[in-house]
Amino acid sequence: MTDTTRHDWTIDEVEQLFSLPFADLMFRAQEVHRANHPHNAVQMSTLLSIKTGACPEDCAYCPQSVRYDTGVEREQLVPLEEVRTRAQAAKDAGATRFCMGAAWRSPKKRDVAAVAAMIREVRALGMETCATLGMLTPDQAHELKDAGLDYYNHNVDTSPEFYGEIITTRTYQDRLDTLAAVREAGLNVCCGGIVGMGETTRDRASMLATLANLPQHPESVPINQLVRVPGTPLAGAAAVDPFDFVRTIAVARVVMPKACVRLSAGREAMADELQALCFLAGANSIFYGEKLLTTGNPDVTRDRALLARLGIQPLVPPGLSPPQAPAHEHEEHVHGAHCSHTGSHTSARPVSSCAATRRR
Ligand code: SAM
Ligand code: DTB
Ligand code: SF4
Repeated sequence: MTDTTRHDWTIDEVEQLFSLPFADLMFRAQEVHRANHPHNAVQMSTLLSIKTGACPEDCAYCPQSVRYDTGVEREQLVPLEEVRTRAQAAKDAGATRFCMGAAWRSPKKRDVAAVAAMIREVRALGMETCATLGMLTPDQAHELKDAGLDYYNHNVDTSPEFYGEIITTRTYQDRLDTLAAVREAGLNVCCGGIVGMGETTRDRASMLATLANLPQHPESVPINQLVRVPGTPLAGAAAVDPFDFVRTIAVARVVMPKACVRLSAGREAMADELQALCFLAGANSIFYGEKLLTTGNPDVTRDRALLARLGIQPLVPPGLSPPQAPAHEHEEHVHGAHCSHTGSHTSARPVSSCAATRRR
């Protein structure tokens, strides 16, 4: 049963997974994880905000909405040369994917052309590319694919039932339409959501059922813990029980066996032990580098030390050369992880994974 990919999950069934005793759910998640992924490897993506702030949307969690006073300054599109420099630095630090995010409701024609140039630049460095630019039309998705984009990130964020409490300026169906356009263009889909916005366990189950019941599972599923940014409507949201966050990762792993599940925003506030539980629950991807889009992320030194302490290796996607590890106190361990590039699922050697990933 561990490698069966289903698209007919009921919310009740997914909620029952959340209700399992913690150890039983973790055991199930581990079974699924080990049947489908190299189990001591984590994929690393670095984010860059290519267009920051002044977004017209009203997403209640977001520091970049023009409607909230969060201190995030509006910035112009980042120049191409800076994108190249930042991507090279991310690669040198050990990231294999570079994700470019823009605070847009949807990109304009000239925006897509500018991002296409960025994608070409990053790809020329030998990195995977990801973009998150808001809603896309089918033509825009094709244009980005033609530029060499590997992944498009567009989250459902929460359950269809709770969604209206969080965003009013676009509908859940708008999001599903963009996801369909992205899929149809042949891009890998990166789609997940946020935990900690006041949603119930049933909402979390409903969000994961929505993702698992898409015609094709996303290749990448970011699970974000809300970063409570002062000035946003959700600044005072109650903290999530850490075990409930781990449960969300574990259930995502069980219902989407082949997806890369990303332990996304919120890591800076997490203890190493909690992150370790998330990896045990089946998370096999992280954002790497000291900044997300506008908020902080653990610095590279802390992350490299944590992965080394846990015996976790960087995961090198198919078709990419292992990145160069920089001089570092843990160089030996992490560098060792780059020494081979195989498809083994049984050892801690660096491997290709997220089996569904497609390269051009
Ligand atoms: N503007 C585009 C859009 O919304 O599709 C792309 C960028 S947007 C910042 C990407 C995702 O970041 C959101 O869908 C949300 O899941 C996540 N995000 C934004 N602010 C967050 C926060 N404070 N805590 C956790 N996740 C957040
Ligand atoms: C995703 O699911 N999380 C990332 C990425 N996709 C673009 C963004 C997290 C943003 C956290 C708040 C900030 O840094 O502005
Ligand atoms: Fe704008 Fe994206 Fe933030 Fe929503 S999540 S306010 S669309 S940048």
